[in-house]
Amino acid sequence: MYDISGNHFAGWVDGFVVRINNAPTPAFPGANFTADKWAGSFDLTVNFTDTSTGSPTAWSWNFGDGTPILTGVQNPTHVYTAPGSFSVTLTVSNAIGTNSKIGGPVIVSAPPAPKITNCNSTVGITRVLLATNSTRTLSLLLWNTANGLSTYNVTMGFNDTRNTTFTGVYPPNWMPAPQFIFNPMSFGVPVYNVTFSGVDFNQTKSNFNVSLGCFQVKGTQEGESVLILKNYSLQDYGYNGITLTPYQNVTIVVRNLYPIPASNPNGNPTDMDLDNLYEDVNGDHQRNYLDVIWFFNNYGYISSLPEYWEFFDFNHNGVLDLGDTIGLFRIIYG
Ligand SMILES: [Ca+2]
Ligand SMILES: [Ca+2]
Ligand SMILES: [Ca+2]
Repeated sequence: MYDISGNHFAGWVDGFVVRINNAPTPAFPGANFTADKWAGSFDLTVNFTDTSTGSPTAWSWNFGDGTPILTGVQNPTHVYTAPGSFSVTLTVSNAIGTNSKIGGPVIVSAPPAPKITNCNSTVGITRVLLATNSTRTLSLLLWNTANGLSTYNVTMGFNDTRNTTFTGVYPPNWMPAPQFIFNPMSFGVPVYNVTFSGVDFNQTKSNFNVSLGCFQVKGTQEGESVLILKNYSLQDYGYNGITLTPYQNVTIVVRNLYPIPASNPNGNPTDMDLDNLYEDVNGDHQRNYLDVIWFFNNYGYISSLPEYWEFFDFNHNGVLDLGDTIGLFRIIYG
């Protein structure tokens, strides 16, 4: 028996331990990964990073959205093009074995479609019934800004300049006034376009139902006008543009309305809940049984003014009729 220097030594050697320190020990792979984001609106680009252990030599990605399994790419980028909740599966392998990890889900929402609502409401509307010379304050609302909203500039306008005008613009209630500017600054003369801009310095609005601003519209004479989104530019926090489509046009219907009866000193009936029905028939800015009685007692007068039907169609049958008395009762006391 000889040692490595060739010197003979006496005795028996029962075994060896061979330790090779500068090559990796083959190990069973442990699949794992991260993503740069787990939620957003489509088209959503997600960058995945492999963090697996065991030095895998092969990667297989199932992004969960029905697209083909991607193999051979360690750190892929995937674009989700439809809404949904998608589990992501990474399968890795090396000479020792194969392992999978299910991660996520990636939650993909629809783009931030805009809605027109009553100011400080989140219910989308497509039609506004206005009495001549009365006003309604509306809002342009994004229902989802999952990627954040940083800056924006929006122009709203009317397609017809005869029946409607803008009479004011107001910042959304989440935004400090200095971060909101609008044009024009005064509204004494008919205004058919308004432009307003805002910036969210504090990144507070990366969520749902974000108002971009409120604007007051006034009916100036009988007719209809369409409220149009004329121009816009919006950015999220990644400096990506936000698309405001599909935008639902809103029709502003202007009809004459006068006190009921004409001698009523309270003035016009009012629509206190802004649903285009004028439940406050006696004009005292309260909705109660007196309005039901008032409607019933003045039904002859009201029905002599056929253009009034839409203000008082409380039973939703498309005509003014005595059934609207019960309809009004049910609305107030429903
Ligand atoms: Ca109403
Ligand atoms: Ca009333
Ligand atoms: Ca009716």
